[in-house]
Amino acid sequence: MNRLTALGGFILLAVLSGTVEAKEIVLNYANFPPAQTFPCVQMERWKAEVEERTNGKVQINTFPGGTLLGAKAMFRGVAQGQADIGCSSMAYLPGVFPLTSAVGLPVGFTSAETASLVLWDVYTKYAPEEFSEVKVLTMFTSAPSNLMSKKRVAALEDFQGLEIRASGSLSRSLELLGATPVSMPMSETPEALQKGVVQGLLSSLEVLKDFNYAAYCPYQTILNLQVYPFAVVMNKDVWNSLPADVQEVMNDLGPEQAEWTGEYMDRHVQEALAYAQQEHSTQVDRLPDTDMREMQAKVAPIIEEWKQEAADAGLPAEEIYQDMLALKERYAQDEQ
Ligand code: 3IO
Repeated sequence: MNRLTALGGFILLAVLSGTVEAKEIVLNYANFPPAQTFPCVQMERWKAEVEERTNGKVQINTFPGGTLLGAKAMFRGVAQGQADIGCSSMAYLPGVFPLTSAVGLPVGFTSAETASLVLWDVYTKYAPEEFSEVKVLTMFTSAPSNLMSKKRVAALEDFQGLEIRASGSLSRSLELLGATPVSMPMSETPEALQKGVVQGLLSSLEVLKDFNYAAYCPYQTILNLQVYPFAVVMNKDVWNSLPADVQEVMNDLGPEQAEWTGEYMDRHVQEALAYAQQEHSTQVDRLPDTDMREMQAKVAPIIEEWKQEAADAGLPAEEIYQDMLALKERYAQDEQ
């Protein structure tokens, strides 16, 4: 009792004298996939950086696995204030991001790092209307998409009729290749694979390890198709309520976090491929060169479809597209 009283007195004194700093700002950060996946790994890194750089003034509470907001409700949920911060995969909301979806076109990105830097630059250059209701904290992309399948796909003709999970413009690619796309968020895919609703998926290969898809998809086919763009957004009223020094920390982290996440993703894809081969004896196929060229030609209409959609939204589609290609070349050279 005496010890408790003494402790209470100490805490009271410490608070009065300012030696125990209260967490002045507490923010809830929602994410849709499980904790071990890359959107959540980058979330924990961002949390740690913000907490450290603000000297403990800001506390970030993270909610992985759709416990606060699910994949499709994420963006509007944050805009409406159900979470302070949320991580969205843009492909889950077709038509909502007519400008930044340019980075999700089949233009042959070879790394998540390059694509993430390009996405951030395209976003900051055009500051598009599609994000006007929120504060964008960072953006990044997955690595180029490849096929993970229960059946072997070693030639373009093997796609015929195959039911494959994807989202957004990756689903369109599957359609143009003769497969049957089944669109759903990544967070619903484990069940679909287990139940046999789909026979594979099209995404970046680190999920072989992070969702253990290697156990269900013994075959991988390297296609280097589109990346999935992501946006981490904050509720605008919450952003406006933050002190300038905290805003500065978060603004500085925007491009840094894009690069960090891209690098992490590229490295982790390699680790996951090694894991899949060692633990599940998976097999990686490449299409013959002629099939790769034919594949490029088959998915090319997606670029024209995007230009039309962007123009319909009142955007300078050709200029955005050329800008994106120029940035892609510049960052890809930096990586050499
Ligand atoms: C993705 C989404 C959630 C967790 C891990 C992931 N790796 C790649 C993605 C990209 C994506 O949004 C998707 O649906 O394939």
